[in-house]
Amino acid sequence: MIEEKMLVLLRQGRISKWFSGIGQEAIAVGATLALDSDEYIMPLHRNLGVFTSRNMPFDKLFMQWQGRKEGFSKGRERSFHFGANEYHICGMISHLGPQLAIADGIALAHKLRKEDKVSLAFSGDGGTSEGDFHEALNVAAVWGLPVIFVIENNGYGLSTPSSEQFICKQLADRAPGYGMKGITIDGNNILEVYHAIKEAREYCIKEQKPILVECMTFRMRGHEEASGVKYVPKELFEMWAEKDPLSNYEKWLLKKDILSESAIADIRGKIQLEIEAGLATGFAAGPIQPDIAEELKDVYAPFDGKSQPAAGNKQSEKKFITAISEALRQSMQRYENFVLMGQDIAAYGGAFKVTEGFLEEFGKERVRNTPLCESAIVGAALGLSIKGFKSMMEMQFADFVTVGFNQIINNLAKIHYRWGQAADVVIRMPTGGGVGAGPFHSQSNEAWFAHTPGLKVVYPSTPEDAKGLLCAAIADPNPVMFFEHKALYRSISGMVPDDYYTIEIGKARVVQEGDDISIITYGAGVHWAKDYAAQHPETSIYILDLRTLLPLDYDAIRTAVQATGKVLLLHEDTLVGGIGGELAAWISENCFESLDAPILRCASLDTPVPFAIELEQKYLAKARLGEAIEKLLGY
Ligand SMILES: Cc1ncc(C[n+]2csc(CCOP(=O)(O)OP(=O)(O)O)c2C)c(N)n1
Repeated sequence: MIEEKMLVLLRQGRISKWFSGIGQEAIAVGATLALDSDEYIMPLHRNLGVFTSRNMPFDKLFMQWQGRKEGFSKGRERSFHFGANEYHICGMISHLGPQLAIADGIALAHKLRKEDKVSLAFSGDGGTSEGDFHEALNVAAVWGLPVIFVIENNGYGLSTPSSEQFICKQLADRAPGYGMKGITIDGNNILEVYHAIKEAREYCIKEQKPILVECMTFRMRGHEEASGVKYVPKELFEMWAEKDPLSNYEKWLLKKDILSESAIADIRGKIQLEIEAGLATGFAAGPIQPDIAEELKDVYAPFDGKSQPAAGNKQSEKKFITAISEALRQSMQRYENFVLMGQDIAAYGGAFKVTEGFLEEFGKERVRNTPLCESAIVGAALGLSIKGFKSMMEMQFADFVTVGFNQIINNLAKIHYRWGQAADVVIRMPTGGGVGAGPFHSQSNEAWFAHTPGLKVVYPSTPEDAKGLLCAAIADPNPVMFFEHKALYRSISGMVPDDYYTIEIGKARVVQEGDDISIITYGAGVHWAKDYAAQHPETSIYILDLRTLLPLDYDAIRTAVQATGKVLLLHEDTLVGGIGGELAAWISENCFESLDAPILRCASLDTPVPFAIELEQKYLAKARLGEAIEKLLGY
């Protein structure tokens, strides 16, 4: 009845888009009712039945679709792309497949807490072609996670029929390949769905394993209303109309004398009134009055990130890598709900040995080797966060983040703004070149993330900062991309407090004062600038270490510009689209009066990072630093 109403409103232009679940209702409703109400569901665009079966109030639901502030996403999300923790529903992103790994993380939380609970995620048949499907199922199987993966096989992915999507006979046939149980059921029979999911739930809890449930069904309307159904043979509609889940169930209830015609009329009448009342509230609410301050504020989860000093005064000389390791260890001691995940991080201690000894100290539940599947692990980290865990994922090399990119950019970064869920995740990114490691173990990719609202991007250059900033990143409930320059790991040492402490994210550090020029930089660039300054005592150089690239410390940048009026932006990243371009724009817009020279940038060549050390030396910005400084001094 809601769907019918929405289709009318759509035609009247009063809602903007509608994905219909007509013909598939038994799956969403049956599956939802088979779970406990505090078990999380990851629904998709055709799953109205999940939302109604969790008894979401109609007025708020309608206000969501009308883009009202009083909806579930303050007007920031459309149709079914929202979640609500009070109803234990995690909203989808448009990319479909990423929902599946979030279910892994939620199930992992249940497993770690030894709760008899499951999570349930939906996929369409088309969505099963995504890499995310494979990764999520594999992780769930390997880790023994109580997840119910439900495929709604309705024969089409938009206009693409199953024959062009996959060639296995049934999608459930894939389950044994992952080492999990798989079943195919009639998705149009609500009792079959309900009982199958109930049994699946008991199986997952008892066996501590996932299960794949393929529900055969059919989509009786277009992919979304505007796209029509021209490509679907008419006979299919006739055949599946016979199997309509609602009318058949109604007939069955009548036949069994469980329901009467008058009871049906009563129920319909009551729901009709609820729908009308909900819509009236929605229309009365009126359009949103945008408040830019509120929009910006909601990008991040609230957090008081002020620096917290170490309890004792004891300090000792530590390598950069030791400082990182100590931050992780002390945070593991501090937060019992903090979990580490990454390839080879357990017994092996990680590619760079940052977590050496952690397995013995904290156990394999909290120090988790992962299969080779960055996307699923980022998704699982988000699932853990939904259940109140903190997590750190180690990218073996920052370069490999590309295969986990979608989850970071579209899920972690946007989720708080979209529906108020924090993504309490730190992704450690061993980054940078200079060690002859070639194009895929050397990249500087921090700018990709600095461009994404909702992330924090931290990039320390000293052991003291590395420890304090990593502790702060772990304390922070927001997603933090934490860049660690590999060449600094063992080459740089410094005095570092022994006790736990944090350094506020978003605050730059003045490395040294100076009068002639200002170099604004971060990471390895700080050391290049310092080395140059040490070798050229005749030049007085102000050096600012940004430490955080998102959010930037504009006050410190302004002070650095004003100190000398001549600014060089230095970074190891390539020139075009590097953070230096953004800084140059901001400085010229906001500090023009303080400038005595054009803002110069010194960056690495606009090529991939080459392997041969002779080529790499010329590739790196450092090779052109002296030239750039002389040019700036010449103004
Ligand atoms: C990564 C990605 N690629 C393409 C799309 C566009 N798209 C949206 S839904 C859809 C079809 C999905 O088919 P299926 O998974 O079978 O679900 P159904 O719509 O049939 O319920 C496509 C191609 C998308 N949302 N995300």
